[in-house]
Amino acid sequence: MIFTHVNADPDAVASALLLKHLFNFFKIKSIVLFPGINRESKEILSKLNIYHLEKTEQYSNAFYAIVDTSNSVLLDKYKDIIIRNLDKVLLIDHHYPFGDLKNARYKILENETSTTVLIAEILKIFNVSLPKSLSTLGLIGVLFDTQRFRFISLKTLEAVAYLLENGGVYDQALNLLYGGNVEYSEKIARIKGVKRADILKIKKYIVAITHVSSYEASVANALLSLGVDLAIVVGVRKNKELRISARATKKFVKDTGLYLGSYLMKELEKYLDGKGGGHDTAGGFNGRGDLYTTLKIVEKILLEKMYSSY
Ligand SMILES: [Mn+2]
Repeated sequence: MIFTHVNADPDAVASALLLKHLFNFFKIKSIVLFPGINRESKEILSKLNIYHLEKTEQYSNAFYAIVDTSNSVLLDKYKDIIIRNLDKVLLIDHHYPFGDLKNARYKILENETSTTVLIAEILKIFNVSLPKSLSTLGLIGVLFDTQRFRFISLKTLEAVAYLLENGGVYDQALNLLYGGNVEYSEKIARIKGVKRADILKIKKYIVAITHVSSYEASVANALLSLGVDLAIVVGVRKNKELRISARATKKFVKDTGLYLGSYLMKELEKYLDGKGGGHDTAGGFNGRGDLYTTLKIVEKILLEKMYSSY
């Protein structure tokens, strides 16, 4: 049984389906279970004609593979079954620092640009060829998590080469991901997020803190494209589900030591109910809480770090 994190994004979906292909190659029967798949991913799969049948039956003698997360909280309803079976779990993830599932018996944990890159590397090692649609899906997974190659690594480029060799269509990948068809609601979220932003000038940096009720990551990216050095976007849903997305420039992180994944998100864990992680310049937090308290805590952590350590 292959699992991804909740609200599976294109990297999670591509990783799961590429891993299933690898298992097929070895004649290992597998099923993919997304604890919820996001709308964007769903649309991409349907446009690539990749039909994925969501099955929920459980097998008594299953082996589990988890891709694109190492935090049990992000497995939602599958959390307990995984925690009880860590000796039968293969974990493949790239979100540093790694979460509580890192004690799984089998693991491939690397601080890489995407999980798709890690799985493409395995496929390549075993000389597995991929169908065209899965290759294009793999390109989409890489494009999504690298923010269109804002982050690269040698392995990323090797994975892209492998996906292109197997017929992945780059234009189509770009088009499916950024085809200009930004949802109306996403545009409104970006505009609201910018309008509501508190803009702080801290030393020579511009920091924006804002809140929306959805599309936190998109809002954070929009703020960065406007020239903000650090954007922190808090999203609280009606049921107190809390999501925080942060984005920063490389220079900001390097100068201030405010690493988003390994510092900011981990600090948030001390004060808020939930789990956070990510990369140096892109981080996220999922949990529960209310807006006002969360904004206060974000500000406190930020100001303390900015005015103490450097
Ligand atoms: Mn990922």
